[in-house]
Amino acid sequence: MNNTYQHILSTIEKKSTNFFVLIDPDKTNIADAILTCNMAQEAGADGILIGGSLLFSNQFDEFILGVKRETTLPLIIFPGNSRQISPHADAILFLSFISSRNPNYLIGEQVIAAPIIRSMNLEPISTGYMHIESGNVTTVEFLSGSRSIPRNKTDIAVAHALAAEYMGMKLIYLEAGSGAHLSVPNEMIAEISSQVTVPVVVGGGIKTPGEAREKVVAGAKIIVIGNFLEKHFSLQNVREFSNAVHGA
Ligand code: 1GP
Repeated sequence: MNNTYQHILSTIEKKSTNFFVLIDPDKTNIADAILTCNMAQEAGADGILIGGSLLFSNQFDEFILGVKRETTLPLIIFPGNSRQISPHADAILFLSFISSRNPNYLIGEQVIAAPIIRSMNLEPISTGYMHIESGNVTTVEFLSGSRSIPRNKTDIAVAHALAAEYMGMKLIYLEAGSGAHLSVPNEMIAEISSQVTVPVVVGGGIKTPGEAREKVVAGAKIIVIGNFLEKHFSLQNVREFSNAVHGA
């Protein structure tokens, strides 16, 4: 459909924030993923991210197709690498791991992926992805061999975010890592949000609706919840997160 980014922007205009539920294909089967999408939609979520740092499964395309058939929520790939591409999604976060100094995650995987994305007519959403220290070594940090931005170095995080915006990226993703002990500090979100004009995405280690709300108050425009809902999935829990994110 090639307008998912516009859809995200218009949701920000209408509801002020987007609430995305993250599904990891390595941890969920298609039937459960469909159930998650349907409940997420009923609870007021604005979109589904699908992807993982590793991806052991070689059925990524079938997974996306199976889920897409059964949901009308925007379905956006959140890839851990260039193997996670499918024409059946609505869009893909075209990530550059800007806080890494590993060239493979800054530009290497992107060069492999770009012609494939083009041939599929899949909408790429250029995203500057930054990993913030979160109290434990997360999978993405370990696999990419990247150092995280220290939690108290807000100035470094702001400089990365500005660089991403000046390079034309359309989203800034502040990541603590899936299952992180500590989520991205509110002060860092507030400072970055006050200095960039593109929407700020915040995810990793958010465990309560109240914590999600704090990120929104600090300036996040998209909140991503994966791990907590994987472990404690219920309509009630998704609704509480959705209400908190949307300020209901
Ligand atoms: C991970 O930001 C996402 O990439 C979500 O993190 O799984 O900890 O919610 P959680």
